Amino acid sequence: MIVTLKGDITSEQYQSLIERIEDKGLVPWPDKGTSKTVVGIRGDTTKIEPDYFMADGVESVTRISTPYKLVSREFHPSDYVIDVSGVKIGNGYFAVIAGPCSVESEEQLFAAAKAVKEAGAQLFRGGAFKPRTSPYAFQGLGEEGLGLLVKARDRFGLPVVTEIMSEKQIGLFARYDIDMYQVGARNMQNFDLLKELGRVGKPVLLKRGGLEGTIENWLSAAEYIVSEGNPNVVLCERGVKGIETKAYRNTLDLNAVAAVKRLSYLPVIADPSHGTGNLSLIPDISLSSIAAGANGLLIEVHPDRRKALSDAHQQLSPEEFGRLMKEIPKFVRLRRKIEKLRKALG
Ligand SMILES: [Mn+2]
Repeated sequence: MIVTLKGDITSEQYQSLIERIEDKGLVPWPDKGTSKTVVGIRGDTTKIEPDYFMADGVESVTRISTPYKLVSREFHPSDYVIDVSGVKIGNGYFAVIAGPCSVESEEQLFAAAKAVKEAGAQLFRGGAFKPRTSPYAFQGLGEEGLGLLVKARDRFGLPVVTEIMSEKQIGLFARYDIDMYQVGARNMQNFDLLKELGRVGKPVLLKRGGLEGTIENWLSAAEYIVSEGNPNVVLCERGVKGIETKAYRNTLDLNAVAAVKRLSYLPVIADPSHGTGNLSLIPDISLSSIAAGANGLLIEVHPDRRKALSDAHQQLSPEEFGRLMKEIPKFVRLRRKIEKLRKALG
């Protein structure tokens, strides 16, 4: 439920509204990011009539129809900007997260960081903990990998993004001051992890689940984080299982990129590396994602993919990545035209 306040609400009227909300065992959720000041109500409001909260100083009370509330555009109409250690994403700010699939060695990681920095990426990624289908596949360097990421950050100045697999790792991630915590597709509905990340407050990159990732489930996963008090969520479309099995591994769902932007104010980025699983499609799908409204891209880059310990078939070389990066500004400008057209269509 959302309570929209009148511009001239007095502090006594405001206080009395907050008390009415709390008396029902609900949590008031003020949002001052819009021109009209609104107060969201967190908790189960299904048995309460909106009129209950009508009072002096209140303009209207509306029920949000979707199962996710605090991440919906109904609650906050304008786009959010998420700040990752000084790098902005969303509402006109475009950011590229690039780096190898896995942290393999200092030599490999530094070569990748140098290359993506020189090409103009804003954030550096690399997996230290790897969720692999087979227990015999490379599981990542673990804590040693986090240490190497931090060394690369200190050397090249790019904030780091890496995957967290369990709430038990939060203390470890905090010790290394990881800038952005990635929740992988397999963990999109790991509710204990999502809730804990909501209490931590660090920016979260929330990937869409491959099988359970309906738009509603994805935004509900974001709601778990935001409703615990962490508004810093960036959504990441990383491909879903389609009917194709040979030409590409996953289907990057451009509809989803466009659709979540209608339904939520959270930034959304696209991951064409995992979203296609096919190196040759990455330029096409990267630039199409920008046209569809993505606020950023996640692209895997490896200094020598023949030696990669995971996802060898989908990581760009530094040279290929550099060429792709040069094309991005044109597509960001193209997107502004598309945005105008979209708004004209209503
Ligand atoms: Mn990968």
